[in-house]
Parts: sequence; C-alpha cells; structure tokens
Amino acid sequence: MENSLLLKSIEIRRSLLKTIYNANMGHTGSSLSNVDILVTLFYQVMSYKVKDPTWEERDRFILSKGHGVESYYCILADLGYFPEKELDTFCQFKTRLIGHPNNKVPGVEVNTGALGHGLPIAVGMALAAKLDKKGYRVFVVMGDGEQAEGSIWEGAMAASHYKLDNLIGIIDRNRLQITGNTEDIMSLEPFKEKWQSFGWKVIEVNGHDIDELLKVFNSTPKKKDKPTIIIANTIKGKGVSFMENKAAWHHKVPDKKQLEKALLELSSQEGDLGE
Ligand SMILES: Cc1ncc(C[n+]2csc(CCOP(=O)(O)OP(=O)(O)O)c2C)c(N)n1
Repeated sequence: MENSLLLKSIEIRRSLLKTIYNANMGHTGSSLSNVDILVTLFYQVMSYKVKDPTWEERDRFILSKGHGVESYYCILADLGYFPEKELDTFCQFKTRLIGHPNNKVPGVEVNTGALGHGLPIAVGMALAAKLDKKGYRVFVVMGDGEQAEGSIWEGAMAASHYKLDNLIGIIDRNRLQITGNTEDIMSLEPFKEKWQSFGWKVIEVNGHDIDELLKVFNSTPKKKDKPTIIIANTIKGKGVSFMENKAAWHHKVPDKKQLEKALLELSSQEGDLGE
C-alpha cells in the first residue's frame, strides 16, 4: 500500500475543505471525489517541472470537470507552483484562483468549467505530440455526468481515428451529478461497451485505490494505437462520512461545525494509517 500517497490524499482533502470553508464557495463533493486520482497522477505518475511549468516534454493534465478544482489548486500549491497562502484568496475578488481551472495559474494548461471541452482539447494535444514526435502523455479527468455532452463523443471518435495511444482519459464515475443519479438524469450504461465501440481500450478500477490506480497509470498505453479510458469508480464526497454519496454536497459549503467534524474524521483516518 502506498502509505505516503494515502497520507497525501488526506492532507489534500483537509486543505480543500478549509479552502472551500474560507471562501464560503466551492464544489465540496466533486473535489473530494477526484482527490485520489489527482494525487496518484501528480505525486507518482506524471513528468513535469514545477520551476518550468511550460517545459516542452511535460505530461499534460486537464481537469475537464473543472468545477472540482479545489483539490487541483491545493495540489499545485503543495507542489510549489504558487504559495500555499494564496489558497486563502480562492474565489475572492481579483484572485487568479477562480472557481474553475484558470490558465493564469502555473500548472494549469487550459481553462475548463464548461463541461465537455477537456477531452477534445486533450485530443489536439495528443495529436500534436504525435506530429512533433514527442513522448509526453496527455491525461484528462472527466465527470460521469459530463458524459452527457456531445463533444465528448466527437473527441472520443477523433482520438481513435488518430490512434492516440498517448491519450489517457479518466472518468470520475461517482454516479452522481448536480441534482441526482446519472442513471436517472441521462443514463450511461452499458458504459464500458460504449467506449469500446468508439475504439478505446477500457479499464475499470476503484478510483480510491491508489495501488490499483498506480498500476494502471504506469502501464498505459496498454494497447498500441488505441487511446485508453479508465473508468474510475468513486464516491462523491469521499473521505467525509456525512458528505459521501449525497448529491446535495455537489456545491454545498460546510459550516464551522461540519468542517470541524470533517477534519476530525480525516485525522482519525490518518491515525489509522499509523501516523
Ligand atoms: C456545458 C455545461 N453544462 C452544464 C454545466 C453545469 N454543471 C456543472 S457541474 C455539473 C454536473 C457534473 O456532474 P459530473 O460530471 O458527474 O461531475 P461530479 O459529479 O464529479 O461533480 C453540471 C451539469 C456546466 N458546467 N457546463
């Protein structure tokens, strides 16, 4: 078990909860959902240089479900892309840490937030890598509710047409979107088969199991000439018992008592890991 990454996930969860509480704004459940995926990518899988954010050989990362940005900003701050103190300006007047990824922030490649755009942009980046004979990979994290956007499927079609085996899509499959269950609002199943029929190599994982995520990320591309999609089964609100699997926490902000309770739970998870 990757203990240091599990501890890092707890640290990022704590940091994002404080950031949201401080701003009195944010997407709590959405961000808690993607923490383990982002932590695995940023602390163990991707190549990049913090001091040289536009280094040409860097792996590209796009958070297409841009509303879950808090974990992303907290990770970038922790890595040193910008001072941690700046997290206190999240969603404040004139901040660059606005409520969706903003490419004025070092480490953020593209602005996202209007759902459905991340994958088509990632396709362009992966195609550019092929044309330029570069070895970098492109990772794009999407929401499952986001799959209702038609542009996702245009991107999916183009990626397999251009045989983009340097493109890895990750779907944060928490089965909830804003107001309820994805299967009630716009059903996705049979989901795996849909991606397969678009010519992708499909892998399903537990999106909170860091060992499993590591294994999969480190062994892609699994198939030459095919893009890979990782369906990561997750829990919206993961890590805070009273937020888990509740659509209401999509963009609800914890009050002081709730924040304290959440932080206590995270501390006890940390204790269980022997720290
Ligand atoms: C084009 C577009 N339509 C609608 C929205 C409003 N919106 C914001 S979040 C969201 C639900 C996203 O659900 P999902 O992709 O499952 O994300 P998660 O559950 O991980 O938060 C919607 C519909 C948007 N941001 N962009």
